[in-house]
Amino acid sequence: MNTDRLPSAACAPGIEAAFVTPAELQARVRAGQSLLGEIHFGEALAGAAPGHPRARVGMGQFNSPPRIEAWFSAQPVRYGQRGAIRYAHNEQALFGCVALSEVTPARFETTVHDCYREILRLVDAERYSHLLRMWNYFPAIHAVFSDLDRYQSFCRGRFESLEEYYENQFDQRLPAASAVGTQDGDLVIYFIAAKTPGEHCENPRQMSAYRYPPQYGPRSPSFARATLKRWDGADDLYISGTASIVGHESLHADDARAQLDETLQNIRALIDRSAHDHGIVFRGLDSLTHVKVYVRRAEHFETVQRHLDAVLGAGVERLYLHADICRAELLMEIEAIARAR
Ligand code: 3EB
Repeated sequence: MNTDRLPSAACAPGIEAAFVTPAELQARVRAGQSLLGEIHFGEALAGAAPGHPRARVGMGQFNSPPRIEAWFSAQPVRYGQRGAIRYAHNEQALFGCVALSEVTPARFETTVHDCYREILRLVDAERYSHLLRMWNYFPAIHAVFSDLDRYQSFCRGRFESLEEYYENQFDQRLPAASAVGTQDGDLVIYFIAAKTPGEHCENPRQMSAYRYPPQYGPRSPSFARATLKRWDGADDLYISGTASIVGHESLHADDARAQLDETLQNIRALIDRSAHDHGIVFRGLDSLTHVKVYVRRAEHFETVQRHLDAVLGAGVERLYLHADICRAELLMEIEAIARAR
């Protein structure tokens, strides 16, 4: 493990991600970092449920050895639970996670709605009322039930909850997000919230997702393209899942390499716009610290990895996942974190 990159307690951002093996996770905890939560991809969870948030997302990963997405705090952490939601918090941030099994098709949208309502109530009650970043994972994303596919049902459930809560502040308060299809397992939602607000960022190459026209579903996807958070110690840009979409249309159906280039163009444009609008010095793709790459078809993994290795610095942490992207023609999606200090 590269210990140079462990933050010093004197200048500690609110919360930090790392894609680690179980041994690296333990080493960080021994080095004095507090674990906020851990998300496993593909592999079954071992041992009894721990006191901190932990979930398994049912998608395979291409990394070898497999990695855990772990969230750490340099400050002490307290743990809590509200209904099915487990959470951990420090002075600045709260990390929460919920996994729900056996969501029947007829109940899926209501489950999402209820789940979001509980998350919004929790973060308000704990006074971390600013949601910065949400991850949403569920199986059978393309399955159709009463005229909507599961992604569209998910979007409607999420929208109704967020609109109820945010009312006329809806556009400004939406967090960055990813919503991705798994091969199996639970509906898993995890999130980062903060005591003080983040800043909402949109992409000049893309229509805001919350304004997508109705052809994509009765309720548009409720997320910001990115959230900028000025932690004490660092400015982090949480970049939502980004795909080969320009305006609101998917481009380059059936061409994985072209989709990757378009996606990288979108990420560059988003970083540049956020830097410009918020007066922060991001250095394009060189400011990325973490990328999570969702690849629909295993046969595309090597091409995607080879090209990303050529454009990303060696220090960028990468997690490659085998997943269904919400629109059938999309072959990949990339989410990321960029940092300026
Ligand atoms: C897109 O740009 C691609 O519904 O939360 C990316 C990130 C996508 C988040 C979400 C969907 C979501 O519309 C899909």
